[in-house]
Amino acid sequence: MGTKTFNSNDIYHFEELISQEDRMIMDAAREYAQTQLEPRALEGNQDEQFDIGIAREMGDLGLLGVFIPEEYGGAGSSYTAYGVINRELDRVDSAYRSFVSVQSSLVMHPIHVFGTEEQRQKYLPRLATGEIIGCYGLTEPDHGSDPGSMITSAKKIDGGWKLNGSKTWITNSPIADLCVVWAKAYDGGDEDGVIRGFLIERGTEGLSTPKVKNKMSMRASPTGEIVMQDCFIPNENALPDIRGLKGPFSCLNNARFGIVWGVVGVAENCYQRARDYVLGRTQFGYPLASMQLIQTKLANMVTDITQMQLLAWRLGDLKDKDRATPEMVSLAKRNNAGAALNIARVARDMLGGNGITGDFRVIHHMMNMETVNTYEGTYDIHGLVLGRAITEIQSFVPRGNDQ
Ligand code: TGC
Ligand code: FAD
Repeated sequence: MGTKTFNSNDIYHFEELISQEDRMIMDAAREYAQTQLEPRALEGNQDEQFDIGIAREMGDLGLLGVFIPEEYGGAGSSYTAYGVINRELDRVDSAYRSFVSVQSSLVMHPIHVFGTEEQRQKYLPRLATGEIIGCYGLTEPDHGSDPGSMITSAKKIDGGWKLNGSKTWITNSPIADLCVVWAKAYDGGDEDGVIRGFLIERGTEGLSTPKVKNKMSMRASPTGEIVMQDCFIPNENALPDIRGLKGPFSCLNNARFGIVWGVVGVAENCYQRARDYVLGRTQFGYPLASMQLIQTKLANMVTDITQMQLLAWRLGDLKDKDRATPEMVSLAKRNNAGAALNIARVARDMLGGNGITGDFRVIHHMMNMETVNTYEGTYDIHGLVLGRAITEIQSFVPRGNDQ
């Protein structure tokens, strides 16, 4: 007979569903995030500073590219292991989870899956230790939700490709040693205009990566542009094995999966901070926690969090069995990011004026969630992906438009 307990941090005992091996990874990530990351997170956010030392520490701990095989410097672990790491990092600051998402899912993954053996050997072990930092350029100033309309071009020339164009909103670009860039390739043949991936190293002539200034969200995460003016990319730096939008989108499936797990940590942290606060604060002669309106807010939070936890676990289970579809990922990214944003906003409100300061951390999460609900496909775009799957009708363009 099992014991019957009510644990308001994990009401349905979802952590019991996680394998022993993945729970050990979770415990190590939690220990690191709480003891090493947490003390530095508030200042990093206030000062808009990304601590490169943290990237290296995460590399040393094996938190980068955890699902990449060991022969390339990864840990050969499950996708669920990647999920539990993200949950622990996001619990503290999504800016650092973003770093891990990009490095693991958007840089190491495409090199591993679409790259040559030489590219894998050259880059993956150093990306895994954090010795080099990667970034991923898909979004352009005029093409965000619709990356298929990108205009960045790669023209075939002797010995390689000449890249022109600009990407924006690129996590890590200002500090990146290596940019994975998606561009329309023109070689004068049958594949003219087909999207391909290229690896551009820092120092390439014509490459610049200016920072996006005045961000009010994900402040510790360096975000920038990738500007390419006649950048020469040798043949050996083109990803050989992928053509079309399914290349960049398949990387997004992994990163979006990581977000599904990560924001569980955000929601849990906001809820726990709000609960602790209302238990300790008295107004009108009574603890705030005794007020009906406050109690239902807490009840709504744990209800949403329980759904988020179970959704994340089940998606991880399906992904580890290679049964997760892009629509399943869209459903969970949309639900969990949207719910985490809502929980962070409610928690902020429950802390009153104190919720406005960074010291209580909920406004830090709230601002970060505005980004997470937008990047990797906005809340509404994932709704449209689901709508298309349900109805088999494409609705990305206005009705009546015959495009
Ligand atoms: P569509 O016709 O739907 O698809 C074109 C081709 O791609 C394939 N495909 C996928 N393949 C794998 N996984 C997926 N999730 C896929 N989705 C589509 C599809 O099968 C097709 O293949 P083929 O062989 O038939 O050519 O393309 P569309 O242009 O109609 O796309 C519509 C839409 C809205 C789904 C898509 O454009 C979209 O997802 N937009 C959102 C853009 C987005 O998510 N951008 C993210 C940028 S990166 C980022 O934000 C990183 S933040 C990092 C951090 O800091 O953590
Ligand atoms: P738009 O596409 O212009 O959308 C604006 C609004 O219109 C949204 O509400 C959207 O839902 C809505 N909309 C768009 N199309 C439709 C439609 N058909 N029907 C109904 N509504 C619609 N990108 C990268 O490539 N790499 C990165 O590393 C990266 N990091 C990022 C980091 C941060 C901090 C941020 C904020 C963004 C990052 N992005 C990155 C870009 C991100 O993926 C895009 O911002 C996102 O995909 C939305 O594109 P957009 O900003 O151009 O908005």
